[in-house]
Amino acid sequence: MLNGMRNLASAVLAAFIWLTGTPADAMCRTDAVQVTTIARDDAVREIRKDHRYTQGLIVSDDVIFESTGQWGRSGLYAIDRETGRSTELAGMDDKLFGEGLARLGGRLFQLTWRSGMAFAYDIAASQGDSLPAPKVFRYSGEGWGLTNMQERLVLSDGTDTLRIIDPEDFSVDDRIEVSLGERRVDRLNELEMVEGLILANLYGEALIIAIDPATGCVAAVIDARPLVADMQEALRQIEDPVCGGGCNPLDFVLNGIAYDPDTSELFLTGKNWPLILVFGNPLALP
Ligand SMILES: [Ca+2]
Repeated sequence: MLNGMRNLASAVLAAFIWLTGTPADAMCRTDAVQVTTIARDDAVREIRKDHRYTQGLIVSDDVIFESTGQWGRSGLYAIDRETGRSTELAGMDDKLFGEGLARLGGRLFQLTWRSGMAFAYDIAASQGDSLPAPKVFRYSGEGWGLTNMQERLVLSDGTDTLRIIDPEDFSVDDRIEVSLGERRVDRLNELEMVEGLILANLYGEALIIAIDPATGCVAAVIDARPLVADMQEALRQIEDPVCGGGCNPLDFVLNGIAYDPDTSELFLTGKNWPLILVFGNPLALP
């Protein structure tokens, strides 16, 4: 069961946003913000997987797709949601750093961090484990997270503003400025559309916010600090060939949010985590 700790968590979150966010143009109500706290024990199951520098995660039918980052290690993977077995679908040039991932129709869109390039893979045209060469799109600024909202894409770039993207040419149709109370919320990172709300984790924080796309207001918060503490303890138990115990903590942050609307399950992972954790009914949405 998920534990509601509304009052305590609200105070902590309000303090966090107050200290870091810039003033918002419009006031968002905070009294109705629902806060849900999750720990590893709340997961209904765990999927063991190879650990990589996860940057984007989605679920589509029986497959989990993962975009990975880092120079020389970026790529696109398919993960069997029952066995956790990974298949590399596409690599990435060593000069590119993989970021967010979204599916729209028969295409997978993958961002890069600072290269202004997005790749669109036609997964319907895939043959076996290989994908045809992607179509390349260009955009300005950085690319962090990506998700789909109806027929368009939503892109984060580490700021407090989301861009609504036309998937046919990557032009910007609109922008969403995200606020909690009187403060903007920045460092918006990995995204996932869940029941009409845009979930976003805040880079470097064990927090996921749910954004009302119509207003930019935070409607709910998932406080994943207990989960991340549990996972950091678990990660100390495993030998880490990526950085041999000398890792920067930012190499292990919560990063990777996927949602299966058919089962109402939320899939969470982190950078270099060897697990995907599956949670039921994440927000107890009204
Ligand atoms: Ca996602």
